[in-house]
Amino acid sequence: MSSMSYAERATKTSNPLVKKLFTIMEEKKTNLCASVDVRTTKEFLELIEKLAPFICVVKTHIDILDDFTYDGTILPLLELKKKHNFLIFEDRKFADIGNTVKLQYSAGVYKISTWADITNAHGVTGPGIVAGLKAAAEETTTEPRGLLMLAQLSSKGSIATGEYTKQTIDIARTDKSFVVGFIAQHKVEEQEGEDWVVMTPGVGLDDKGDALGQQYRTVSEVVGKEGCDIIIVGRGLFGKGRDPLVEGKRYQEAGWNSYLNRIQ
Ligand code: S5P
Repeated sequence: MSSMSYAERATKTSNPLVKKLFTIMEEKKTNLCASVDVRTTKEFLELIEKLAPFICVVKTHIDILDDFTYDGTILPLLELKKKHNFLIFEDRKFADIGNTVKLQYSAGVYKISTWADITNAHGVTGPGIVAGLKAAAEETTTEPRGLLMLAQLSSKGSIATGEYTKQTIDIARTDKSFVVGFIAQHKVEEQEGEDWVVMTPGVGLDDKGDALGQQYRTVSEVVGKEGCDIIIVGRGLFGKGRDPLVEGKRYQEAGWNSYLNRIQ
């Protein structure tokens, strides 16, 4: 589906969450997901407010915040979502048996299933992880929820390759209504009737990587050459004294232009 427009894919999908996502992307002309890995709620909300016009998705690591409270962090986040029209993706990377992830997703202090439209999981424990997360979503909310399976990783030496990637894709196929796509480094080969959303981290226009194994590729490589749908950018937007207003616009334009070139 990588040559089809987001608008066309929005009309074709029967999944309400995917429809919402592609519609936002088309309306705001963006395939940029901002990864806001900061440590205080103040920084978190201010950064999201600045980046909001340029993005379709905010990706959180909610457990990084030193001062998390549901009322102080999540309620204002949901206000920003309403005001600026984006989806929320909690990058929780679940990796346990079904019964445990069911609790981790819905309970504890974070209650992720009540506020995050999208979350993600590793395939390492098998298809029970999908069933457990889906059960939690069904029991805690009437809003559409979607799961991305981690098929590949951006970091140096990752062992999520080859047969592991293949088997993770097979796990996704066990529930095509709840699993909406993948975290991957390139477009996933699709079977008849499938249209997976591929979200891709490890994107940077100025750096090649960091000191801890992260590896960056350019926007045109990821969206144009590899056919990915959404670029996930973190420090490229706000790290090292960067101005999120400048970088947000820059990555939005780069992502959108690469997409337009791809679908021509
Ligand atoms: O393979 C991956 C998968 C993910 S979700 N590589 C990643 O870097 N991520 C996440 O994307 C990572 O946890 C971080 O939140 C973000 C990349 O941040 P950046 O600052 O390197 O752009």
